[in-house]
Amino acid sequence: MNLSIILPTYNEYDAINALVTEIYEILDAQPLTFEIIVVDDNSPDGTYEAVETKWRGNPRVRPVLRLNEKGLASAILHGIRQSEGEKIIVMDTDFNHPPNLIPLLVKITAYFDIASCSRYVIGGGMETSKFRYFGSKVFNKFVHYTLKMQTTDNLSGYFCFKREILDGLPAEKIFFGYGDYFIRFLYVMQRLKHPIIEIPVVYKDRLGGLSKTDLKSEFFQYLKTVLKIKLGLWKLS
Ligand SMILES: Nc1nc2c(ncn2[C@@H]2O[C@H](COP(=O)(O)OP(=O)(O)OP(=O)(O)O)[C@@H](O)[C@H]2O)c(=O)[nH]1
Ligand SMILES: [Mg+2]
Repeated sequence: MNLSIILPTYNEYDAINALVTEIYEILDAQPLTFEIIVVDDNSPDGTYEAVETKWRGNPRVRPVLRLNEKGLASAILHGIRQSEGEKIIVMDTDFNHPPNLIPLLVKITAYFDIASCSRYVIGGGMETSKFRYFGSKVFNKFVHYTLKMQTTDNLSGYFCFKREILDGLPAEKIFFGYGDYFIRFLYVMQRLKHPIIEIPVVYKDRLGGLSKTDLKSEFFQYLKTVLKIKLGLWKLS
């Protein structure tokens, strides 16, 4: 299997089947084998059932239901562990992350271990919120100076990587919490000197549903993550 797309969902009934359909059509036109894995944390709005019903009998779309665990990062890891692709793409499921970048992400990871989408390289941006765009930009500068990260966007969570880069790593020490997992992921990969390229992304408006992000608590969680790494209170091994 060439590629696995991991789609973590919580209450994304409005968007998920439209997104899976769009991704499916994009990938079907590519010369590769793929699977789309939706990891749903038992959303009360029926996200899992919607995917299961629409794609039943199609082995390339695999809805996965988690009943006993909840959380973005652990859902992503759960999807990765269920997946078989040599390359893996992780993205949001509300259309914030435009699927038309997928072919480029796949192609460019022939040359780099990781292709990470960034709002802060030329051509990147956010159609959604100026406040969040600048707030996140300032925070990313802080991450850059504090942890000497070369990546400009450490919170996007839209990325493609070669499965083998996780081999032998205790992935559960990276993939926990919310968007902060992505800071840990990029930090580890930069320390391990994996070649990374950033691809410009423009976030689009979410399609329906409600945001799961609580800006204030996420800010403190992300700040804590950066400080813990800096002070050596978080280590991979
Ligand atoms: N499986 C799973 N997915 C989650 C969970 N929390 C959030 N997600 C998914 O993570 C992605 C990001 O969540 P969003 O609510 O869109 O966060 P955001 O993009 O910061 O906020 P918006 O600007 O409102 O889109 C979406 O695809 C969510 O469905 C969770 O607890 N479990
Ligand atoms: Mg979103």
